[in-house]
Amino acid sequence: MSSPQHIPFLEKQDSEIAAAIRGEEHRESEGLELIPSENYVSKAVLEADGSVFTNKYSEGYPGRRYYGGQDFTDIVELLAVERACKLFNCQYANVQPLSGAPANVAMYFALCEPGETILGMDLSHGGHLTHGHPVTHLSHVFNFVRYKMKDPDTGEIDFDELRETALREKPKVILAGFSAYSRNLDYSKFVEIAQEVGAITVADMAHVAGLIAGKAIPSPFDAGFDVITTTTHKTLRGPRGGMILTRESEEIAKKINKSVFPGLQGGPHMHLIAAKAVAFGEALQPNFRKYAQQILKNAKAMEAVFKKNDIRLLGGGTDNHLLLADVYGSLGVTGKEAQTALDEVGITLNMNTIADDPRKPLDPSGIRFGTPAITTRGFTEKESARVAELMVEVLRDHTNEDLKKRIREEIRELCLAHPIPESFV
Ligand code: DSN
Repeated sequence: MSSPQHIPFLEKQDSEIAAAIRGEEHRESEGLELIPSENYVSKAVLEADGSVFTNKYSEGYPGRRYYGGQDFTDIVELLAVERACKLFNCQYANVQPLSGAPANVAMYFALCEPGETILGMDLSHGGHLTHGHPVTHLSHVFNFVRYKMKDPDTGEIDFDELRETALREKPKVILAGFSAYSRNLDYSKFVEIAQEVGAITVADMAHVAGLIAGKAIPSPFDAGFDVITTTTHKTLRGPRGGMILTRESEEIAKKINKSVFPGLQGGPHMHLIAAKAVAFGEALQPNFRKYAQQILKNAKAMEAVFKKNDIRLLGGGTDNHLLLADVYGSLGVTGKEAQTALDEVGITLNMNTIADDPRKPLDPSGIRFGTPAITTRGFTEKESARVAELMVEVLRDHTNEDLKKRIREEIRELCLAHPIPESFV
């Protein structure tokens, strides 16, 4: 197991929280993390995250702050911005968003007036709550219209419908991005349609930022996208946080800066910005490209096992780090039953609705899983395929306690043979 975090003061002062941290370390060490939005950060990222920068207020931007004592905050924020721009090949980066949702809120308010229209992917077809789902506050402020997949079994986006909607609704922003979609997006088609209707193109690459940084999949910027929002955790393997990148328009970048602060947020979380800078430094290393490529290979290895077992995969398979399986349609086990049974054997993933799901979100038809965290552990195609085989065994016989006991043991052995690394450089 990777060495436990050094927390002597916490252990002395607050045994309950210290014990919970030890419990989580043990859970992460002896179980497999297949939630596609999770990963393990390096000890260096963790140290920056847990540093004295948590004490500091720094409203404003480097060189233009509203509080004194900014000698060192400016150093970390400037480094984070410089590294982000290098990593994603763009002119401007705002590294202050606290996470992906506030990054999207700040982006909408930077680019649109209340009541204006945003065209984004439907949640049930892979989009995200912050892309305008009716349960969000945002949906009362802006007019969100949606596009979908043409065919959930190929994952192909219905670009004819998207174009018709764009021509009719005249959106200010066309948004490409997702949290449960397994295919590459054809970014150039979004740009073509946006140019036709005069819309700004924004990609929410929260899930695939690490794959883009590692050049394993295409970047929306290469196709001419104007703006990218993202989280800095997930495949990018940094701390919890968000970021907004602007390819080249100074006018847009200025609007985004104003929208993040003072428009939406107060003091940025400088400990997280320091940790982001460290993570971007890691992602700039040549070995990060190998990591990103291996994430894809491992996902393909899992895809092959599910296909061999005739389990329906939404999108027909995967081009990225995640898979979405219709376990209810294929095996008669609900998403919730699957999640619970797999939890019992030490495999963590999440139940998920599938496109046009006949079931409800709290017990849907699907499960969503992916390979960023197991790839960080050093899994290759061989181990990934084995995990998929074990998952299928559990899914086919999810109430068999003896089977689950045996598989729990095999998962523990796999984990112990592949400890979570402490460093990536
Ligand atoms: N919660 C994240 C995910 O799991 O995809 C997105 O917000």
